[in-house]
Amino acid sequence: MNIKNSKNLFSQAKQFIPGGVNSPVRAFKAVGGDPLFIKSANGAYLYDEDDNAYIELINSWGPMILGHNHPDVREAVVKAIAGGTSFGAPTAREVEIAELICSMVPSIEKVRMVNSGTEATMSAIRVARGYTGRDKFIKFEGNYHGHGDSFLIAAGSGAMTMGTPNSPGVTTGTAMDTLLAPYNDLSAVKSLVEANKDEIAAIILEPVAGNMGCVLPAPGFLEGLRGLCDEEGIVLIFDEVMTGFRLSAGGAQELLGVKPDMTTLGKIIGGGMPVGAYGGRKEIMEYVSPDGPVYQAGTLSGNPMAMAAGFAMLKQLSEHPEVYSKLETTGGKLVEGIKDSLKKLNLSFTVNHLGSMYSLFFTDLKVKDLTTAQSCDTALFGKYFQAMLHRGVYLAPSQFESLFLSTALEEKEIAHVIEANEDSLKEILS
Ligand code: KE4
Repeated sequence: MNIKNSKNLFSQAKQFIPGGVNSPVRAFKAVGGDPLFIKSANGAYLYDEDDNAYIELINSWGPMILGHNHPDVREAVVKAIAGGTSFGAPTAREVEIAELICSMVPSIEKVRMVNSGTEATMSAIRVARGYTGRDKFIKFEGNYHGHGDSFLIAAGSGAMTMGTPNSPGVTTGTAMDTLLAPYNDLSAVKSLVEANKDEIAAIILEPVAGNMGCVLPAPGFLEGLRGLCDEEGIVLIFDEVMTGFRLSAGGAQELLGVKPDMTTLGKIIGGGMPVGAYGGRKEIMEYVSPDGPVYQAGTLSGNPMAMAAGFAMLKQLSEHPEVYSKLETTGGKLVEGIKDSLKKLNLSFTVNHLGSMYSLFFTDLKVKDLTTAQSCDTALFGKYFQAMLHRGVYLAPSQFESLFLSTALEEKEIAHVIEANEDSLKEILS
């Protein structure tokens, strides 16, 4: 496969950008080889600078649920730009998208727009601390909530892949207020709550995890956290930056029937533009400046172009519930095909799957938390990643990332991925 232009661009990029990329996981460090530089994308396909085409199973890490370059989103942005790119003043678009989000996400009565998932989670924790007057919060090993200092403590996603679970630069003072529990371990959470009585402001988690690969909540886990937070006056925060608008129009909380006090959002909400948001119960959100004392701000928050893209995306999703049944069918067919190949090749690798999220783990353990996820043979995954890339399938360049499907995948693409998967497994295990 000719990737000459990508290679040249990468060596040029490394002169001016740390690691040659603007986000670490893109550097392919966990899978070897140089990253591809993408020139364009359309529907289910990415095209690199050497005009190689790839079927997309990461979709910009989630946002492209309707496939790349969706006409409604594109036209909305083009129209918005004609009126100017940023005003730093309130606009009608912000009202319409806020109203739509409040109508779609069960737990959100008021919502504040920001510019990334990281900003959303950092702000949500600050608001929960302001609302409760408490300092500590609980997060789960293997969950990733962006690169805010207080989250980079045994983080998942890029931080874990980079092998630096505790990032330098995070102070011990900050780390002290972050308590850690294994994902799906309710008794560990109960012990932390007992040991830090009345000191815990929030519990934050990915209701369906994607940042250690796709890991589902055990039966009763989310319900148990809900009950514990009710008893202890702790703010339950669902970080739905990945799962929001993906697992259903109302996210994981609607699909799984557990309502948090606050929700953080990103990715799909911006239709590919830089947008994040946090929201929740009115009585909590009224602590946010300028209504309340908890300060949070942003020059480009609610940017008119980004709001236009996000509104067009969310409108599509709220008005076309058939999107989710198509994703359900696509995910089911793809995962079935992968499992059939594992059986045929007598391989006991684990596949975790829910709707349009799935991961093939190179371990025979049931993957239910960070420890079991880390039992994977990451070197073998790296070979698998490269074998799939050479067969025109673009996966997340890390074992510890969920894959995300789009409605642009049709029978042809599903069949191609299933065949590429079987041939790749044969190749790397021969
Ligand atoms: P951003 O700041 O990257 O927009 O969002 C941070 C974030 C927060 N919460 C969850 C559950 C997330 O998955 C993320 C970001 N996800 C990663 C992919 N695992 C972004 C990819 C990257 O870091 O380049």
